[in-house]
Amino acid sequence: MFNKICVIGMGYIGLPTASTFAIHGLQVVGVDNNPELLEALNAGRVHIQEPGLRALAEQAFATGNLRLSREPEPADAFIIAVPTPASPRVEGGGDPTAELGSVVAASQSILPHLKAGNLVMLESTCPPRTTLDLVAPILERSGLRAGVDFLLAYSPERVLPGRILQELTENARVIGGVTPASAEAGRELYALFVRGEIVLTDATTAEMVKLMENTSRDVSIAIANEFARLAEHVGVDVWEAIAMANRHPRINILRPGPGVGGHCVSVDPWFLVQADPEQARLIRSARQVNDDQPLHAVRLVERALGTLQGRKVAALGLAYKPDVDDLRESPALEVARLLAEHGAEVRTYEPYAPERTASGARAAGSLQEALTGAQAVVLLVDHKAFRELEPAQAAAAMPGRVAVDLRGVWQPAAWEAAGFTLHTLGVGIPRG
Ligand code: SAJ
Repeated sequence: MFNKICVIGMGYIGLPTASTFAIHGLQVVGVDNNPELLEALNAGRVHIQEPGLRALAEQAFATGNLRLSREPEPADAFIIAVPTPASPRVEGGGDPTAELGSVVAASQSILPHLKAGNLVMLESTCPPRTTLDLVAPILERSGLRAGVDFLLAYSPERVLPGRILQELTENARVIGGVTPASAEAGRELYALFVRGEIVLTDATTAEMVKLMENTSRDVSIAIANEFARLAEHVGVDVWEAIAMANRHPRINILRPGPGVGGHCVSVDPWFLVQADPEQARLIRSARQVNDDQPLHAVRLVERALGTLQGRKVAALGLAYKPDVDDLRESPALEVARLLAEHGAEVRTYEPYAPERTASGARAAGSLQEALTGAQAVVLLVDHKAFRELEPAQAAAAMPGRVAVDLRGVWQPAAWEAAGFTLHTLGVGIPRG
């Protein structure tokens, strides 16, 4: 029976999870070690752009069930939802590995409050065996045994940024316990609001499930990116070819693009590589294909312009995917940075964060400002406003007539009618 829980980490997962439990009647303490973040939330400012999240958090505070604190306190259950990034890549260094410092700190912060019968749930994405080999030993310093005196389980978050609130309640949820009773306790807790199926397993399987999902997506995008490069080489339109291949009942090829970003799909595969570097050959190779894609995109722009030296380029979008405000690990940022590094004068415009730009580039405050004076316009992120960009608007603002579409969404006929030469990633020139 759960009356009071502590959710540690008030980020993309912790805040919606804490708010949802609060509106379902639990007493929730939202814990974060960042005082500015807590101050902002207490003042009603939600730092994450996510449809419906502000209203949900407001509703949760209004019930009086949700309050914030820098430290956990005694509770029936503790949920850990802290970031687990990959280590930054260093020239000549090895593969990235998981940085688990926040999971360690969160586990340690629970230690003084842990009591017999409590449930501890880890939600952060972690390498296999983290629950058993890292979290359990820390919590057992309390003198209580995991799975015997207190319950311990791993349950991955699987929500899609942009649809977090729906997916939090509707998606199936996997809960892996260090013992079956731990998984059962997890089911009892999440059944308060999860309408999707709740599937129980062991902790390490649940950790693997999460990593396999995002790795599978990364590998699928890598093959799409490789098809795009092959299509450019052999003189085929990859978008048409993919549409035709996808009419096969068992084929679903994803979309090529300038690379893979975000804090999940471009990161999590490394946690599997880390688990067994010898075996994870395809996974590492796919990561490399996707990480090379920004440079490939830059070469495309260079070919379209003849040279990048001194060329004025309007770079549209910096987010890691369309219609979100999140710039973490964004390939668009990398493309813009590389364009500048190769000598172009780059003006970026990101509608969700107009003040942000890439290293070496300048930020434009509006789409019009980015286009004005440009010799080429490059679509990096297919935000709605850019998908709907009228070529005539670009033509009126730009002296140049080169357009480069890295997302496969602009219509060649419309751009050509406005006098542009449109170069699309994955579209080769047909050979006679
Ligand atoms: N991308 C492509 N081509 C595609 C699809 C995506 O290039 O056809 C790119 C996007 O532009 C983006 C990156 O891949 O840069 C990742 O975007 P995404 O929409 O695939 O995934 P995320 O990172 O927003 O969310 C993923 C989801 N995982 C899966 O779909 C398997 C989500 O369910 C997870 O909860 C989330 O990771 C997470 O937090 O782990």
